[in-house]
Amino acid sequence: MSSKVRTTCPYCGVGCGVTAQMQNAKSSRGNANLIAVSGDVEHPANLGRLCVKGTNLGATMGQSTRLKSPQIDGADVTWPEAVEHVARSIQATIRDHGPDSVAFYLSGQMLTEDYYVANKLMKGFIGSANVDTNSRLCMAAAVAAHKRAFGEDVVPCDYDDLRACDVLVLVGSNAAWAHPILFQQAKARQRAGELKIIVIDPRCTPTAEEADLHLPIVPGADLTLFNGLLAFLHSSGSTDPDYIDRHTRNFQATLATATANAAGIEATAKACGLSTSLLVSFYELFAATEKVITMFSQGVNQSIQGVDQCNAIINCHLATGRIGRPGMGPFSITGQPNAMGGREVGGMANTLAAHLDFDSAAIDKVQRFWNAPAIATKPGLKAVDMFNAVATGQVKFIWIIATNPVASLPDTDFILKALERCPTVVVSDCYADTDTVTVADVKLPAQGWGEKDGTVTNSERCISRQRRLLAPAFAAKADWQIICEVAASMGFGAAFSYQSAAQIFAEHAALSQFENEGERVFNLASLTQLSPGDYDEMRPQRWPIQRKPFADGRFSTADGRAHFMPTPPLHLPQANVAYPFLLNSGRLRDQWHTMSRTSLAETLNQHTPEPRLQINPADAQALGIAPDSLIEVSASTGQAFYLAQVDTAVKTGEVFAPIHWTRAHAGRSVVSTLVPRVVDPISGQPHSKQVSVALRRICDVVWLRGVLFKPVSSKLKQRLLGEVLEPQASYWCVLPGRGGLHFEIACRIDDARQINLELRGLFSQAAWQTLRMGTGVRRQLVTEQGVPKLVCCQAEERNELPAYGQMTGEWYQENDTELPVASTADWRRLAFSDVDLDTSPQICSCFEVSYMDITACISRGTNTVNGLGEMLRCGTNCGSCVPELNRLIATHVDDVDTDPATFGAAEG
Ligand SMILES: Nc1nc2c(c(=O)[nH]1)N[C@H]1C(S)=C(S)[C@@H](COP(=O)(O)OP(=O)(O)OC[C@H]3O[C@@H](n4cnc5c(=O)[nH]c(N)nc54)[C@H](O)[C@@H]3O)O[C@H]1N2
Ligand SMILES: Nc1nc2c(c(=O)[nH]1)N[C@H]1C(S)=C(S)[C@@H](COP(=O)(O)OP(=O)(O)OC[C@H]3O[C@@H](n4cnc5c(=O)[nH]c(N)nc54)[C@H](O)[C@@H]3O)O[C@H]1N2
Ligand code: SF4
Ligand SMILES: [Mo]
Repeated sequence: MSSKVRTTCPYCGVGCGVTAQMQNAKSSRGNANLIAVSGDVEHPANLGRLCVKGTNLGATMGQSTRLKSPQIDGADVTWPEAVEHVARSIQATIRDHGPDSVAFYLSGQMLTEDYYVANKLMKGFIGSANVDTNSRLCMAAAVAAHKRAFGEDVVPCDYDDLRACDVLVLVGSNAAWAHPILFQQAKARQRAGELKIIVIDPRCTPTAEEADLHLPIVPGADLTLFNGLLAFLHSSGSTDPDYIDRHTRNFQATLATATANAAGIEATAKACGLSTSLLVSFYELFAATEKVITMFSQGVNQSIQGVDQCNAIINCHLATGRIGRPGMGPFSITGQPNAMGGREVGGMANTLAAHLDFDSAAIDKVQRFWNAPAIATKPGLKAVDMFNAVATGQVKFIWIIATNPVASLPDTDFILKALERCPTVVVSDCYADTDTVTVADVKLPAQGWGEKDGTVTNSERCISRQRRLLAPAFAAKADWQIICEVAASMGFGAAFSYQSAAQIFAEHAALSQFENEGERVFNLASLTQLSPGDYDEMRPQRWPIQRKPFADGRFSTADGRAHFMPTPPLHLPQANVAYPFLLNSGRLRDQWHTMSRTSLAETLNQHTPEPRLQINPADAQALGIAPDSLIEVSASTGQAFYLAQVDTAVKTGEVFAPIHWTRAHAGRSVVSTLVPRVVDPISGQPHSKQVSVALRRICDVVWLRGVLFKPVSSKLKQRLLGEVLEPQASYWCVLPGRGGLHFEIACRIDDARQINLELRGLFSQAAWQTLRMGTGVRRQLVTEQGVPKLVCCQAEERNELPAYGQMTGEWYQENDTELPVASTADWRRLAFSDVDLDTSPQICSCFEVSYMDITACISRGTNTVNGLGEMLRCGTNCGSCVPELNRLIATHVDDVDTDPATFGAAEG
């Protein structure tokens, strides 16, 4: 029996509709078979398309790394015991130290219903506002800017606007990778000649490669660039005096500040590191185009002047009256699937609830609505301050839900120590092995995507249902249920007696409507009376319902006018003699954040299988860094290690590292270890994109690469990390791959022997064979009762190591779970085999098409993306790899003999 369920992708803020076709979804115990995931053709966000991450959702449903039971201090307990323990801990902490010694740290990956009850419990019943969320690291700048300019945190644009604009300016956004479906929609319009795309990013990203105009700006100069744009719009007569006069205030002061900062085009261009002609082309295009959207993301938000940067963008739209009308506006794009829902419920420490802050009228309103015994009356601690307070002992109880701060907050070594010192750390997560779960005193297994049920709101304020497809794994509970059970155990049962997510949603909608005479745009009035059936069937709905925010020129400020905000630049942290490089960090195409889910899909691990640092060829040469050599990056807060990716995409003096690597995957390559706890004074958002660092090439290491053959229990993986890699390796990474767990190590020569011994020591009855090959590579095969368990190769140079495929190839042909017993003859054949395996990087993850396939096809004469698609299918599903296909065509179209070894990494 099979059934189709409509749900929503749990990754990015595009919020694509997903159709999941299930087998025995309702009746099966444990994990039903998820057969196929496809785009929901009726969903307004994606109209049927999915990117690679969405397409591979089915492959992330594995259970081996799941948190299987509630635990207290490492011992399994029952749910009632866990709930009782958490409730008593909160009560005792409040009794001894007051409500502000308790904190919740939440996430834009919780559902709205989960978020609502967590916020209600803390701000209405515990009596503190110490609820903050990972949105602080992500959207806080935009939220603060919206509030300052519009009087309310409302994103003025929607996806229909994106489909109607003539110019799309992407600022600090790598949308081709981070919001792929929206970017593909824009690309299609660009190809049809309907749209021009401009990208402002210091890096030449895959998004920038596809742009009509790329402005490779000096990091942090965006404020000056947009101040300059405002001055240009004014001096060229492109502003809208009538709109400014009728609907705004504070234009003159703002213009004066902008003009003082950006004095003349030449000086502005110089400050931005751009040629005058390039800057002028952008300014002129902006001035001449009415339907222009400025879409901005983390390159703008994650800065100590992030709020001002967002306001500088908004100022340009207000000055031209390009807001509230189709096809135009400032568009802060959300990152997480429910970042917007978290903002609706008021999940951040400086909002109370439902777009209401801490003025006395709002406090009174929310207190009466909730019938709250202990309403919070002042803002609580923002994320970085919250963890500072954990470190100083001011916060003594913290409950972390659906986020991994030990990997994602700045200064991770500090965060880890703070949590280790905290008397009670409760973590709700789906997985057992995240960096944060690992240090929790109380671990609570949460239902994940496909198991939980509720709503999320995407970047365009569209509310969609996430629906349950599967029975929950093991003992997992919905986050809202866990929170409500704790609330009930604390004596607040009456206010938390919800029987379903639908009831919570109805209350959330009712609060948005409560005594709201139109002062708050956020109002779900028409959704307060949904029956359980209506809620189950709910189709995607955008708020405000059937209305465009600010269309009438009225804003949510007291005087109804939008406020221009003067945005003088700050002194940004700079590279200096001790730390001469600026480190930038961000996303990769096929991974999601700390990889607890995406790394479970082997195919998603093939695009970038190891931690790499992008560095300009000139800098690499000056430091003696060859492609693939090991680099130590040091900052005031710590060190991290990466393989060199020598690449003109970054300018000299700048380097880029991905955010995805954690202690669970590559413990020496956690980028946030390098980021100091420096935040924007207004929003509290960390300054994550420009960190001063020093680089050093690490020599004198030997390289090991191996595979732990399937099946690999999570215990065995933990032993590999804890006993072998962490204590001995200078650099290491571990990811699931074909045949088993793939690992790579760089270590001092003296430690290699010990590592090889300890690898054998992972198996109680290990037998092993070692071979030294002609090339000097040493191979070790470990078997247990004749069954191969592990193969590991060691070489002096990394490029001498055989690829994973060459180590496992002979054993894994058809069925990679059934291992034939390796005879000595098999082993020798393997060791000396020169099978011509394709080990080049995977470019198209949807159809698993490799670099070698593609370049071979190009060298046979195919020189268009469409042609490659016809021959190999690459690029024909989600389109995420199209920029890379274009680049390969451009670089290889004249090649006769293509050699995969010349591509960055010598192997994938
Ligand atoms: N594949 C994938 N997609 C994701 C996610 C993921 O983990 N993986 N995460 C989601 C989330 S939560 C978020 S918030 C979004 C983030 O989406 P994006 O913001 O698009 O992603 P980032 O890679 O963090 O950063 C964007 C760009 O900012 C640039 N940048 C750095 N400094 C500056 C600067 O000073 N000025 C300008 N103009 N640009 C600068 C960087 O070079 C980078 O290319 O992605 C979402 N989508
Ligand atoms: N240096 C640097 N640092 C950054 C950034 C950057 O660009 N540079 N970007 C920042 C941004 S924008 C963001 S959004 C953050 C993201 O950082 P995090 O939020 O820390 O990253 P995730 O890996 O998404 O963490 C989500 C966790 O929730 C778990 N989970 C998933 N679904 C559920 C659920 O339904 N219930 C529960 N209880 N748990 C669940 C997952 O297993 C995972 O452990 O990182 C920030 N940190
Ligand atoms: S663009 Fe990709 S990751 Fe984002 S919601 Fe759509 S399918 Fe999911
Ligand atoms: Mo984010």
